[in-house]
Amino acid sequence: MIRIDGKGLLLTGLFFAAAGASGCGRKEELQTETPQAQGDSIVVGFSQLGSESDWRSAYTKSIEEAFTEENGYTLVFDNGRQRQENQLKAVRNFILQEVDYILLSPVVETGWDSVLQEAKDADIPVLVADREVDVEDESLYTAWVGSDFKAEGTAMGQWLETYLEEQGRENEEINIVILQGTLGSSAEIGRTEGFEEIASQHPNWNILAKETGEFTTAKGREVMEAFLDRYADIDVLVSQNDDMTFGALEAMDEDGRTYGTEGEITVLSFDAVSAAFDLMEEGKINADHECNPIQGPLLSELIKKLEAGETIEKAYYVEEQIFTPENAAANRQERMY
Ligand code: GYE
Repeated sequence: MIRIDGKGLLLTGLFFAAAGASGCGRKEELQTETPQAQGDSIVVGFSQLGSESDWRSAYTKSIEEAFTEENGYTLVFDNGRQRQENQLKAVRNFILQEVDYILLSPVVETGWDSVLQEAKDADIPVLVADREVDVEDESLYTAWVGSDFKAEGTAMGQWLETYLEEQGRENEEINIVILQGTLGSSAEIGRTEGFEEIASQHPNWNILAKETGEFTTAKGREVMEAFLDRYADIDVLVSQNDDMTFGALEAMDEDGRTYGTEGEITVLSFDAVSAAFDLMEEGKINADHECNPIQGPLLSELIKKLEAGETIEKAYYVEEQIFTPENAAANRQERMY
């Protein structure tokens, strides 16, 4: 078992594997030509879902750095630009090209059964990367590597519980707004479910609104502006990724609302990318749940195992933690994203 930590180090024994568990803007063009494999290199088709966030850029970079020619690969990259139909087309192209493996980072969970069946019929193993697929037959993919999104949501709910207790506010009415990610994506589904599970244990927590900001800064700003217009009294913002948080903070600045450790609105975010560490150090984000994008080395290691005829687990969870203004400075050292 292996884990990759926030510094991109491969630590044997620490990446959680669970058998049978379910669940920057780079090369933009769809590659339709058969890749020229170098010698006997392993050809991997990677259908990335888009380039919406800092996290996604770090993820793409991690894949590109792991699947190099020196490491024995020819990588065929396709950017799905947030559209499942683009990803379906890309996977079908990979099948036509007879690649050796397919890496799929699916934009949403459902709608993959047919195309994965086609890959299976063509004997091309598919590794699902980052978000999950929701398919009837789990034998349609070989393994999945990513984060436990529901656990992330639950942990942030528990963090808020403790924080309010520490402030002696556990019995106050707490008004919460949620900026959700892409609806139907594993990251959105898990983070929403996990947080709401904890919220439902607190009758004094009112979820005033939840709406998608599509994991982008522009949309996060827009939706937060609407929340601020609608609600005079917001105690907590739960933003399901840092990019939306960046937009939401701009909206709060414009509206003259205060936030963070010294302000009226407590800000909870997800990903913990570099720019979010800056904001934590300034006290502008109260807590940020790490989401570890350095998954390329593990995916490569899994493919090497499959090449060697070894069996691998069905699911690999990345280990993650929560950062706060108190521990941000110490923890950002040597992080790669
Ligand atoms: O949190 C967000 C990105 O699927 C974990 O997608 C990923 C999420 C990540 O756009 O920033």
